[in-house]
Amino acid sequence: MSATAAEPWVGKPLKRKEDPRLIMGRARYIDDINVTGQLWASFVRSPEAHARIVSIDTAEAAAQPGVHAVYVGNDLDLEAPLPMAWVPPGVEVKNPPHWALAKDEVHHVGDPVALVIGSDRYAVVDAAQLVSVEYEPLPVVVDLEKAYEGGDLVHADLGTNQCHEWSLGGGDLEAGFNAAEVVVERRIVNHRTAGAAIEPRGVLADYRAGSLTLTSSTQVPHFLRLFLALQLGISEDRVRAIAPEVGGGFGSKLQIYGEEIALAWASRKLERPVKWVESRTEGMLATHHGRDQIAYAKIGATRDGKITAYHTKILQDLGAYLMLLTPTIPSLGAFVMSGVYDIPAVQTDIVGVFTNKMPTDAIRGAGRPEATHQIEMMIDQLADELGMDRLELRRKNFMTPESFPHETALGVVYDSGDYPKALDTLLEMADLDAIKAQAPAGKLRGVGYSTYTEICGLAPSRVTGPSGFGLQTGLWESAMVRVHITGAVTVYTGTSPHGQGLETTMAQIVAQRLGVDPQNVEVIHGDTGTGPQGLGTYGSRSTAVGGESVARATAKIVEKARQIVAHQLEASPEDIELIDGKFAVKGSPDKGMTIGEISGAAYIPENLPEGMEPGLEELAFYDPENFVFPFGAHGCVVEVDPDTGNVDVIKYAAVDDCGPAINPKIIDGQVHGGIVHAIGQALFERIHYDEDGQLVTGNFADYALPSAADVPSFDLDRTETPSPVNSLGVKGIGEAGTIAASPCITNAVIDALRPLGVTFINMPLGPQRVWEAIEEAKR
Ligand code: MCN
Repeated sequence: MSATAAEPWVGKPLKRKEDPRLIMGRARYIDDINVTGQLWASFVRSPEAHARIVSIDTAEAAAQPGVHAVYVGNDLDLEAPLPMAWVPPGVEVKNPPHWALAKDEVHHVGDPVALVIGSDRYAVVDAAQLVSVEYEPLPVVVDLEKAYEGGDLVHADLGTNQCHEWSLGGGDLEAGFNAAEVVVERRIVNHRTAGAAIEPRGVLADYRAGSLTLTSSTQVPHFLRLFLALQLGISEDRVRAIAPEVGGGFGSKLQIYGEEIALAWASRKLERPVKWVESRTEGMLATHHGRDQIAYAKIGATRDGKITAYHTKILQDLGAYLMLLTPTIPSLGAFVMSGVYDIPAVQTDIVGVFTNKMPTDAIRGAGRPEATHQIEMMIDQLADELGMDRLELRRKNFMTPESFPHETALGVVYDSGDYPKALDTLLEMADLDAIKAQAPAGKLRGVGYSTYTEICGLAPSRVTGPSGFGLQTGLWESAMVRVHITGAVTVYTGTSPHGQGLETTMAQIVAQRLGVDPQNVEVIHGDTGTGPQGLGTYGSRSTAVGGESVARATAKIVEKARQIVAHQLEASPEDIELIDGKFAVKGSPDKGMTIGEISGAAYIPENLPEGMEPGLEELAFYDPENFVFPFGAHGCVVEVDPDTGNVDVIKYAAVDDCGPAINPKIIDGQVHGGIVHAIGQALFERIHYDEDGQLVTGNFADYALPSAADVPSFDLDRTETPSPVNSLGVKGIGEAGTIAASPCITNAVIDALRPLGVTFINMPLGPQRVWEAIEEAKR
């Protein structure tokens, strides 16, 4: 590192501290961790999408050499079905029991029905094939709109496929549409995708002497500890949950999975450690999916382009059960449904519908990509209808910078923003129209834009309230900062990073405040046995909530350090400040003490002011007053081959604003990853079930992920509009690219196809769909 300890570390594009470990094979993922006496597990999964379990014969499997036990659903005497932790406050949901192993009926292909445990990793997989299950097939419900209309039922006991229906709105919608001179309506599909993390899930459960240690590839070790305790009926202090190195999650590991509960139960029963690692196909079948919404959107405006009302009705495909956050997902989008626009009347009606598919839940962006996709497509469609430039329409309806904090028609207060500036910066950076104009012969080029905001920094407890599980957990974050006797610094965070680079950025926050090198600040996370309480990493919360709690714990250290230095130098604490890496009296920097010297003193009581406790270690909990609202402007150029329908993204430019950058290099990396994620959804990725509920895209040969060859190199810039919500001024960036990019690409494809008469198209924009749209327009 080139900077000296006196330089400000916050804002520096440092390389990630964790990367040498991660890229040189020194990291330990779940598959690397084994313990003495460990057994292996394999799950028997339903090949039927919907069926009654008539009988299960486990005898042959149990008789195989090395097999220790075979369990079925009724063997697992758990305290409760799997948790569904949150519902939007006041919303009634129908929550069919979802057990770690299905008991009487299976509701999707991949539903686990039995668990085989034995001494050899491969033998248990073979033995699982010998478990004989007799199924009585039941009608299968796959299509979301048909499921909503009624007919065959996913859960006959419920008497309906509809799980919940609720609305969120503000302003006078009727008056808004009456005042509109132009109204545009569209059916917008946001299809089903997978998290597709590089590292599949895995669990190692080790129950001994009345205590459980469960190591899992999870984003939420503290939630996992809590729910393991509740499910197994043991005290929370007897459970330790560890997230070791986690190779990506993208929301799909923000979950309490049946496999985690079943392994913990089996380990207790057998008094042996038990391990399971998911295969890729199991991952596609039984790691939660995301998106899968159909929106019927309606927008009204005056002829001169002032939007008067916006309404969406959303059908959410829940899949077969509710998992941790399933019914909550659309509400996150609903809060920002009007995007960056000042619309006087808005309403969304949300209907959750069961189908015989794997449940959906949070995948990067969770609700906000859907809402952004809807409003940004509707803006382009409205501009087309009005014959108005789409950027002019956007500018005409932007919330003005002076209006912040801005309360929307829904009553949501956006913290800070300058949307025209982000768009101006984008247009200065990239001349997309010029690139469009250079289309080679026989190809069509189109430009797309997306001006977005999102709601993140999940917290605050004030809004998220108590959970549907009856637990008053709140949604805050905590951190502990310890300055060792030698001056080395350890930070413990309750967040659980799994690729975001927080070991570096949190070290930067602390290093700047204590005058040390970030290399000397170790950040510990992901272990309920060593850290403070915490709530994990998701919802781009780790910096705005977790980072702020780190800053607050560090501020307490600084306060104590100043008192110690003042005592040593016989000065007043108010006169002590950090100058060139030393805490010193203002104007006399040479007499100061480094944090190492201060901590050396702090552990010897006779060095301390009267009555001060020894040590230099502080804890802070932080529950913000509000969410934070990052924003930005994205633009791209796509090239379409009208003969094949193939789409290439040839230029992508993005301006994002997540407040002051802690580490610009890491922010760029997050934006890159986020954009690629959305390019994946827009052009390649699609979880597809056939009409019998069989998963057609069960591995990476069928589920197409974008590769480096499929994406251009990105032009990135930032504006920095501080948030008033936290002292760092920071907002989230981990999901921003994904939230902004899918409408940007879709709008660009429509722009390219418009000369052929195609004015609207839904994702995924694979060659076949694009070609069909072109052919359709010719008729
Ligand atoms: N950051 C910064 N300055 C800011 C804001 C953020 O330097 N003003 C940095 C942070 O300190 C952190 C990174 O940017 O190093 C992302 O921070 P933040 O936006 O707080 O998001 P989280 O750390 O909470 O990460 C969660 C987010 C989500 S919700 C998903 S999904 C996601 C994502 O992050 N999954 C990821 N990024 C991922 N990146 C990887 N590699 N793997 C995943 O699974």
